[in-house]
Amino acid sequence: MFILVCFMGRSNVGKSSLSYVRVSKTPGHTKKLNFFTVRKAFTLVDMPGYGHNAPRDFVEMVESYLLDRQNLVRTISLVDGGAGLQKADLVAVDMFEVFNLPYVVSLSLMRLL
Ligand SMILES: Nc1nc2c(ncn2[C@@H]2O[C@H](COP(=O)(O)OP(=O)(O)O)[C@@H](O)[C@H]2O)c(=O)[nH]1
Ligand SMILES: [Mg+2]
Repeated sequence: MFILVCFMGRSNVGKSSLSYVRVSKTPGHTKKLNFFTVRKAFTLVDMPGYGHNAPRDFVEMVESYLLDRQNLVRTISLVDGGAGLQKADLVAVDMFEVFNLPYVVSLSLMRLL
């Protein structure tokens, strides 16, 4: 069974760049779930951004994916260190708690450096 690690966060925090392991050519435009398999060892899941410019079907798409995903070992929620924690980040953390997901919140310093 594939080990899954997924990246979440508001749009433009660098989810796609991290999961492609290179800088995305289409920043901030991930509308669907993207999967990247790394050496048959694990799969990175690049999620669409949450918050004000999230896709309309975000909740349906993401919640149905995350629920009962047994092989999801970590959800990494990226927070823009320049903007700080936003309401949408707290909504996401609340969902991780309700779903009992193994998550970490990671501070992105890319807008500060
Ligand atoms: N300076 C800098 N810019 C980055 C870094 N990672 C991503 N970016 C830029 O930030 C923008 C948003 O990145 P993207 O990965 O599309 O964010 P996403 O919307 O969270 O998937 C793009 O223009 C990237 O080139 C980084 O580590 N440093
Ligand atoms: Mg993206």
